[in-house]
Amino acid sequence: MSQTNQKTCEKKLKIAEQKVIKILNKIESLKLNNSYISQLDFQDKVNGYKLKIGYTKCNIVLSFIILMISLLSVKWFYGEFTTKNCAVELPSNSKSLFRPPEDCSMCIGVDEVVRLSNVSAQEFEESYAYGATPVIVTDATANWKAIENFTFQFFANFYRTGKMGTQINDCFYFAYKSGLQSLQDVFNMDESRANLTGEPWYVGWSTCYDEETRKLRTFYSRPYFLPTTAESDMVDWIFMGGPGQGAHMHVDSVKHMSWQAQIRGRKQWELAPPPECLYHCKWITFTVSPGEILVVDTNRWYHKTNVLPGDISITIGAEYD
Ligand SMILES: O=C(O)CCC(=O)C(=O)O
Repeated sequence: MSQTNQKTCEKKLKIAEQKVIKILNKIESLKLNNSYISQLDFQDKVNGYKLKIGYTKCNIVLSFIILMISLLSVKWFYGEFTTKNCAVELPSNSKSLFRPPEDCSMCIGVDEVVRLSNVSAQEFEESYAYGATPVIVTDATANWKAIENFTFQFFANFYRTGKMGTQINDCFYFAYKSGLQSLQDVFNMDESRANLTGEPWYVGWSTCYDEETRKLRTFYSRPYFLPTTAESDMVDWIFMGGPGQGAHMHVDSVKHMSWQAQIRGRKQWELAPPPECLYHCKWITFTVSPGEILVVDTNRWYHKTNVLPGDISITIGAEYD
């Protein structure tokens, strides 16, 4: 491609990208219903575009963006989006749209989760800490008070009565399909729902006040296997809910790798390779049980979760650099 063509191509992509963001914002702000979304005829537009200007690299990317809008529209219809507390934010589902393509060597030959115990920080750092193989460390929560103490009621009391200190980060809250719009809703739900005998629910949130994180961290400690130089922000992530669907299939766009400790209940994880690697890599399914810590690069693996029958699932986790 000549330099002028390259420039024109980049310009077109920029315009297309801005249009996509506008459309996604519009869909989100209008809360379009199913019948509206099903009227959007993206496929014809993709084909029309191909006929008119041929199949250059630039056009393939444009077509891919348009196709992704159709898929997102369907996802919207199923109500699988989250609520976040940011002033300016791309619609949550659009993040994966602008993700750079992965090098599939990240997942080729990765067929299952690796289970480890008694692993040194050095070995973990060399083989797993920043790689793409999902790992479960089975012996890293032995002395954690969280295992005994974390229950639905613990968090209800903690958030109803606790002084949270100074806000130091954005507060994220994921309602999933629960219909519970805030943590306040979660801890005010009726008793039967809280006891998991009513309508199923699953939610997640991040800590965002200094005292909140500091107090919660007295119930658990930094996993012993993390690289000695690895640091984590003052943000922890909590996911909680009863048996049934957890998080929908998505990929993250967070800064770092993360660990997640399963405090109660059993959760099944399904990891899918990035779409561009679907022909080279396998889906991986595994279960994390109480006391186990999962380390997975959620920025590269698409992932969804499902709480298995039995106890409420409560997890706590954090990013590390
Ligand atoms: O723990 C879960 O159910 C979901 C976690 C998740 O989606 C994430 O960490 O990105």
